[in-house]
Amino acid sequence: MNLDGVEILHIRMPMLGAFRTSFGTESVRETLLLRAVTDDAEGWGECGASDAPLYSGEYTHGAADVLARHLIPALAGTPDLDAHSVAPALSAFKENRLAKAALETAILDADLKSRGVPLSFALGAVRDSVACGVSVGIADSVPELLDTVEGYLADGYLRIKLKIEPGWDIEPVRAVRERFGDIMLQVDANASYERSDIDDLLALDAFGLSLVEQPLPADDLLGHAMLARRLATPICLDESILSARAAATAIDLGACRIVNIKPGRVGGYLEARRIHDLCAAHGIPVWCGGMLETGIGRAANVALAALPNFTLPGDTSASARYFAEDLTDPFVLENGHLAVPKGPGIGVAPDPDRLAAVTVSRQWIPLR
Ligand code: OSB
Ligand code: MG
Repeated sequence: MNLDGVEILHIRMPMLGAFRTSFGTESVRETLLLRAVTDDAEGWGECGASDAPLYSGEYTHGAADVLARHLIPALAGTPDLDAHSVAPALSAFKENRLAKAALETAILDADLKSRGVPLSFALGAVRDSVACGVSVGIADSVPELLDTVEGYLADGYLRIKLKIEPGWDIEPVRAVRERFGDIMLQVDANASYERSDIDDLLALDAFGLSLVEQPLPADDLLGHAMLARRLATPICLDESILSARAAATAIDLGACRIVNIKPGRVGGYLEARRIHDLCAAHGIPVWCGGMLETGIGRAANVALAALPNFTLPGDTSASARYFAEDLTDPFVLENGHLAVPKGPGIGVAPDPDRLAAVTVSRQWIPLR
């Protein structure tokens, strides 16, 4: 495959509601789309970065810079470039996984589109629709939270994930459990607790949660293992799992019983599949996380979530949970599920008019 170049598109998409977590509030999705142009196809990848480095060290302008200066140019000399040669070609560059994932995905999409192969098939999917949950941000009050959750349950979401932080945990969790009964309920702390907060975390055991996601800092695998010995609720890791190697370490240490797989966080769909396979071999269920993606990133996440060991509902919510208008045809929830795209590659492409309306700037990086 010959890569002519890659276009970096900086987009700003207003969100339907502000999404508040322990690390910040997002009301405009500001990120990058990459368009890889090869001799016989065009491929798209979405970057998981946001405008500020609050989830990880990456942020939108930084990702654009490393892509333009280092990552995209590094592909220039790669002989017989295909999706599998991208990560090796970029391996000298440390970190920057969200940026690397976007680039690998754009090339993977172009590669698969040129061969007429759907991403779901290439990855080994076994389902044509995936079970969906929804991630609910920190609210201003418990009554407001209950209204939001009620709306999502009416939409048909199969499980609810509540964002928590110290001071917003027991009360909202108890209120949701009491009001909605036996729903599938889990929480995500985004690394906002310390080991010394153990009593607050142990108190969550009273509510029959499916899992507690990333209670402690990303680099505290040992702390998670120590907590796991006392917490009855399964620990699921998100921020800590940056690679298959990190997943193997976490599993060996007993730091988690469940893994959230976000392709961006681990550097792409190929590493995501390796983590899926590793977890399957250890009897560790996985689910697909999200980074407030547009239809571009969502399409690829839904394909991944159709693999066999994705046995828990993902944060793969419908377009309408995020945006008034998506960049692609909207993903619509049907009986709590999203359909896996059937077309070649990621199966979608941005609508040109909608894309133009949200594009702030574009930069073409030529390779030939
Ligand atoms: O921790 O899972 C997370 C969004 C941005 C960054 C981190 C996280 C999230 C979500 C939302 O929880 C998931 C989604 O709906 O895309
Ligand atoms: Mg999370």
